[in-house]
Amino acid sequence: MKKSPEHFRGIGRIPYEGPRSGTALAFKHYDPTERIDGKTLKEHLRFSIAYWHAFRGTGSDPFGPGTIVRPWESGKDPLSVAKVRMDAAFEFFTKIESPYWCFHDRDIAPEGRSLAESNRNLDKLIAHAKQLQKATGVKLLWGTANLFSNPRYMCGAATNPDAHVFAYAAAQVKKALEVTKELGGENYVFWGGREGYETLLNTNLKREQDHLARFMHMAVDYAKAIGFKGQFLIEPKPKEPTKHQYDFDVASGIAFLRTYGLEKHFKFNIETNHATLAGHSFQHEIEVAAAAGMLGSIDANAGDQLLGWDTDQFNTDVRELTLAMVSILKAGGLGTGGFNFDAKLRRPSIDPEDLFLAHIGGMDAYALAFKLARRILAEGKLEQFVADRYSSFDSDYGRDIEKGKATFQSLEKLVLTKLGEPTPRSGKQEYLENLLMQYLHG
Ligand code: XUL
Ligand code: CO
Repeated sequence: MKKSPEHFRGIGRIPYEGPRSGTALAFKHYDPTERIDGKTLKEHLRFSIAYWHAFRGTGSDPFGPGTIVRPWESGKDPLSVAKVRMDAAFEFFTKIESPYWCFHDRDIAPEGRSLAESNRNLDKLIAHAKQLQKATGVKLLWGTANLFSNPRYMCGAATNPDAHVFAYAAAQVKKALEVTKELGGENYVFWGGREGYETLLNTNLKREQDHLARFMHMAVDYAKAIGFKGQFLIEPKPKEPTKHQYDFDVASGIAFLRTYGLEKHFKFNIETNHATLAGHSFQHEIEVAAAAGMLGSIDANAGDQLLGWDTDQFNTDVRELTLAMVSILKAGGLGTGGFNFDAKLRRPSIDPEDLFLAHIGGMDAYALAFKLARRILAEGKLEQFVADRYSSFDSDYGRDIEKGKATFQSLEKLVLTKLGEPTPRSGKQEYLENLLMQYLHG
């Protein structure tokens, strides 16, 4: 393969310099080679770069066009530009020490005038990606299809009232599954951005949900048919762009999957900012998924508590991430999932260097959170507190309740004859918050 010119000139592979480093373009906490329990930090954290933000994001917003200009975007032929852009992307993945990347079909190859032409375009870029993956060792965390940008999907894809649109979306996902398999993708994500409704005046909610489930079953069947072994993931989000999205949060996602007999085939890709929009904490969504054995992967970003939309910022809130990490580690980790930076630069952050700085901050924050969470779990004080709080269910009538051996009658008898009034115990929230602060800043 011909060596492509360097695109991020003047920026080399980002070194690890440790917490006291004064170098902006250096990791302070993420040492990719650091070995912990027989695995490197790079292998533990499984970071991934989101192609759509890092290489298709321009800084545009509803009030104005893009501000971020990259030199490789200047060519006339969209396919050639797409290839050079991909070269730049893999240079970035390598320099930032990310083992994975993620994409939507339409991020990497231009949409054609027909589905056949779009597929041909995609094939060319998949062949290119395959070479780049081989040359760099960077792997595909997950693939997905963009079923929300093209006007044909304005009223949804799998939940569109028009069967023609459903068919088109099915054909698009069929191809996306094939190319994800071709690149060795370890997961496949469904984010249902327009799978919802604007008004019930024109919507048959039950029929739309039935159709969405049919679509998922077809995906499961087709994955089986082609031997795609990757994990299917649903990425919940309550709203935006649709006013009401069916995969509102993890809990409604679980209900949907169980209602339609899909629960064995799916896990969840939890995005921090989507949790915020649903009125939940990031950790809450992780715990709900973990409780159902359905924690799959993370879209790592942050929202803004003061704004009601998806700001997709890089997350440097170590407290939030440490709590999330505690829940992830307690659940046994992410398996085939990883931490995908579904995050974008702010509109005025126009320098190529800013792309590096943003990811350095995100990676450092997660690496630090990972280490802090491991310490918290190793010392076990928080876990022990929680275990003690529920210890009355470990023996005697408490255990009978858990084992299904107690009844209303047996418990009534117990209270009347033996137990009497319960003694209240403090929840000790302030003590626990102080303890957490000691771990974070001690
Ligand atoms: C949108 C979002 C998507 C999904 C992939 O809010 O998070 O980028 O991650 O379709
Ligand atoms: Co996302």
